[in-house]
Amino acid sequence: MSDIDVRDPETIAKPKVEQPRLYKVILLNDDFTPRDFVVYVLKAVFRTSEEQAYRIMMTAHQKGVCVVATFTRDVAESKATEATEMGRGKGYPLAFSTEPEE
Ligand code: TYC
Repeated sequence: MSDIDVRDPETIAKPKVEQPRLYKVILLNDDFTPRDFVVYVLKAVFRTSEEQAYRIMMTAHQKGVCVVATFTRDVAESKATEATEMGRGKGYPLAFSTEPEE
C-alpha cells in the first residue's frame, strides 16, 4: 500500500484559514502625564526598548497620537486597559485606545 497522494494539487480544496483581525493600540497625548512615566508604562506593558518608548512618547506628544503596536483584539484591549490603569493609579489622565486595522 502506498501513502503517496497522487491527486492533482490544483484540484484539492485547501481549508482556508482566516487570519484574525489585528487591532492597533493608540497612545493619546495629554498635558499632565510626565514624559518619564509614559516611557515607563510603554516599557512595562508593551515590552519596548527605552529608545522605542521614547520615540513613541514623543510622537504622541508632538502629533497628538501614536500607534504603539498591533495585536489580536483581546490582547490589544487588555494591554490598553492595563496601561491606562497604571496612569489612573498615579492620578494621571494617560489614555490608550484600540481600533481595528484596515
Ligand atoms: N504631553 C505630556 C507632557 O508634556 C507628555 C506626554 C506624552 C503625555 C505623550 C502623554 O501620550 C502622551 N508632560
